[in-house]
Amino acid sequence: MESSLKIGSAQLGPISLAESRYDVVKRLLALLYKAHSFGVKFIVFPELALTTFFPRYWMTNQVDVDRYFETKMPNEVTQPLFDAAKKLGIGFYLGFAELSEEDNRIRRFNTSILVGPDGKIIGKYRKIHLPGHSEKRDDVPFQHLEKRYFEVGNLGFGTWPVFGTRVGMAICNDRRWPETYRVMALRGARVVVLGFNTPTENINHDEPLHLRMFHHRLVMQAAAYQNGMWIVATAKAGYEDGFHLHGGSCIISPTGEIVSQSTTEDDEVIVYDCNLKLGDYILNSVFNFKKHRRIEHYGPITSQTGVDDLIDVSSKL
Ligand code: CDT
Repeated sequence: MESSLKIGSAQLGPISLAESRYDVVKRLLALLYKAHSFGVKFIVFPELALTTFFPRYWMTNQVDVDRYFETKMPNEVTQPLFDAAKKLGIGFYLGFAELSEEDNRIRRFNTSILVGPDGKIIGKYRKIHLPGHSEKRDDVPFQHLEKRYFEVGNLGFGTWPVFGTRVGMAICNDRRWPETYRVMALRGARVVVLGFNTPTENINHDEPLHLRMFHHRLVMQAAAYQNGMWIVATAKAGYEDGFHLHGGSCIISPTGEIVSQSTTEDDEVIVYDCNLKLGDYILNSVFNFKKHRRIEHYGPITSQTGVDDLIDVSSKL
């Protein structure tokens, strides 16, 4: 089994409302070719990588919303990406808005796919932790309507054997939740890849701007170490029609260290040759799950969501 894998994070600068899918795919192809010239075997594109981050806009006409969705993948516009992947022998992760017909109804998901070096789709993930709100908010400078435009993902946290390792996928807000990584780690993931669109301003809280980037890194660095895994996170960054996304693409080793990070808010490829065995000592020692996990005490994690369900232990003291 190969013990190293050169992974690339292909950050995108802003995509304006006016930019066509065709032009975006040209940018993705340029990044793919650049990654190939660096010897990359697996490239990670952002969340909703084919369009602007449309959940910031309030739309009442479903036809307007559906313009941002793909009904087929690959399709005529994205096929060149799959062809290039096959030609160059590079696999990729790509995020996009997915419209599908399932259970006799139209369903919409915030989706990512894992494509192998043969240009074929190996796996699909549908975002589980959808942030934001579903109704129009008049108290904020922009909307975050993921809960309106998407359903909660129904595929769970899958992992797939590829590139001589096992890969799991997440999308943006999922990265803030420890459950995301632990479930995938228990399913054997040694590399977790994710794309994100994170507005610089937090519309829910008046918090100092520096905390946005700090929390973004904090959650992933902790998760990488606690699960002995590589994490590759790719941003869409910069000003999209006046709305700023904070960027900060990075590659994090199983030790929790950031080993490569973006330096711009534009289209940019960062690369790292990942030692796939580096996490072994962590998973064989402090985080040897089989030896040390105490599942008899973890019940609340899967049986309740909020603390309001909590039994008042203090009354028993
Ligand atoms: N795209 C996405 O999931 N963004 C969220 C913003 C949360 S603020 C409503 C994130 O966690 O970065």
